[in-house]
Amino acid sequence: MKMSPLLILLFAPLLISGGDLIHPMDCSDIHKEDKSKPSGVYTIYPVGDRSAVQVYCDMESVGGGWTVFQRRMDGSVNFYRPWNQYKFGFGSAAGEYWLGLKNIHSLTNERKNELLVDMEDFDGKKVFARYSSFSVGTECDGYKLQVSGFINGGAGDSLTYHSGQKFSTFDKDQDSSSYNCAKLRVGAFWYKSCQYANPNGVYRWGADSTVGNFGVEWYHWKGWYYSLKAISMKIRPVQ
Ligand SMILES: [Ca+2]
Repeated sequence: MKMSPLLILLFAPLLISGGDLIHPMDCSDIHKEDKSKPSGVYTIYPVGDRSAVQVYCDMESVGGGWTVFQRRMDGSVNFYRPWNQYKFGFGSAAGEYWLGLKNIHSLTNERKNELLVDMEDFDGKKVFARYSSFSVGTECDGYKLQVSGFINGGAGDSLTYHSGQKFSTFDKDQDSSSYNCAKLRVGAFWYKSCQYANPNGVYRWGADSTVGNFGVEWYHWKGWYYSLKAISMKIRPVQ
């Protein structure tokens, strides 16, 4: 059956708005559509209509609409993983995970983004670090980090040091050190020589003065001998 031109005209606006709803690029799209939606797991399409991936959306912090790309909370997922897994992502959106450099690049390449890093220690104290500009480059360029515009929420700035660095895993050393930082710090990150932040380090239970520098650390808050209870890194397009 052929549709009359009038019917097509009537349906056109529906099809367009429906398409936007079906394929949100990130959590901010979902939040914009319905501001009453709670924080939780949602499906987004960071690299086009066939790139469905589950993420945790933070719909509460400073206005909501944040797409979480990194989350530690209970040590249930091993983060000492090779390049390909950091490229494509691993873990579970309901718990601990890494969204994947490919996705993070796509999200921050399409739109100008800001970054929020939420942290918690084992006494329940919460702090944050916020950055007004955050992007990750192409794979050819080593998924290079660009971060600036620090806003202090009690955590101090342990990330600006890493701006301009390529991403490194134990099997792909792109850091500025003669050592392999990913191996040395048992994680994967935009290591320099080597780090002030190690969010993808080994999950440990708080302070240990005898051994440090490879836990889930944020130096300017807790130093090198305290592994955080929780940390999450999330982005949102700048209006
Ligand atoms: Ca090196």
